[in-house]
Amino acid sequence: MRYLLTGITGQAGVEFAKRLLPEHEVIGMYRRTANVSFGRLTEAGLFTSPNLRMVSGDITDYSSIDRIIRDYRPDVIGNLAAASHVGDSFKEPLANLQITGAGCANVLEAVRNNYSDSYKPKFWQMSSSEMFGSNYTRPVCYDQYNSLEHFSTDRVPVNAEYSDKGHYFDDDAFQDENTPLSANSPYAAAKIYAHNMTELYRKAYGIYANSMICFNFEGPFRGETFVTRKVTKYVAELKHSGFTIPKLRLGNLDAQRSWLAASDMIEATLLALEHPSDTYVVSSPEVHSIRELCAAAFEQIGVTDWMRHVEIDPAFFRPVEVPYLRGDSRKIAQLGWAPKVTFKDLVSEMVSRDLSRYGVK
Ligand code: F7E
Repeated sequence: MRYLLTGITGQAGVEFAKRLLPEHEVIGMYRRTANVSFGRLTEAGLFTSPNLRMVSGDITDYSSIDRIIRDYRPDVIGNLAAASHVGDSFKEPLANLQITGAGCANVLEAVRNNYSDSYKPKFWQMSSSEMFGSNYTRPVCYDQYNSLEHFSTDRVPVNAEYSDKGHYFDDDAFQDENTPLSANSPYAAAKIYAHNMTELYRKAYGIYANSMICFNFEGPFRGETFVTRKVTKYVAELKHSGFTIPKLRLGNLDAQRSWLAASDMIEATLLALEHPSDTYVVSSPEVHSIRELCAAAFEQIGVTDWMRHVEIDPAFFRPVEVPYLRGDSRKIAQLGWAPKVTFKDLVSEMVSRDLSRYGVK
């Protein structure tokens, strides 16, 4: 099989390449710039793989995608390209729209224009749990589990449901394929457009186009400005320095996420490709706050009073927050998918890799 992956240099790109390259050919699309970095692919030992072919192209340029599809006729096309930092999207909303939103439409349009009786590639869009914004779903009352209702934290004063478990919400609040979308960032607005276009091309043109609504997926190749990696890298650096570096500056510690291992997200995506085209939520069943993330990461270097090393910096707060994300992946689970990596093991793997990057045993 030949896969075309846009966004090959990002975290998702390298993780998919790692999984696919031993058996398949991967055409990796990257944007040619003065300082393009293949650091992740090199660190993962993939850059020299005979099955990897790097081709330059720009997700905002329809003609380059059309050319690559014509030249290489991939069997499967994964759109991983995005300007994925939610906080940064507030600073460059229109660039985000072009890359994250229109970029997907460019790929879909190139797929449509090349589609024929003899060429029917499968497409998938990396959609995002950010698309839910403040929305969630929960059973209306406990003895009526068939009766679900949609809620938004916009209508609930923050902390109104802050339970003694340290969570904003009751444990039965979730997002699934039927939870209404509502953008809380320019990035989310662009992702909603891309998701809608994916479903539209499936409906209107019969194109095989999956939308994988992935919750935060993490691993050792996560970018250093995302909160998981920011914390695990700091923890390694702290140990390496002999506990002498300045405090770690973080924003909202109360946000909650269903952090998932990138490897589990990949298995869900590949499994979905074996079934009729559809939309799926892909999430860990666990939900944890940034506080719990810090506790788990610092614990690995023997620090329990981690707050001593952390300083709250308002610069990392967002104009609007997505307070609670916990996906219900029952739909993809019915196809046989189940996440294998726990939150604890995920954090542990990320800290271990960062410790080894700093040469700490
Ligand atoms: O933030 C809070 C922050 O930037 C997680 C992207 O892959 O997943 C990711 O989006 C939470 C937020 O990821 C800091 O306010 C506190 O509530 O790691 P993050 P994200 O925004 O959830 C989704 C599914 C995507 O699609 C995105 O592309 O952590 N937080 N303090 C912080 N976040 C950051 N980055 N830095 C802090 O210092």
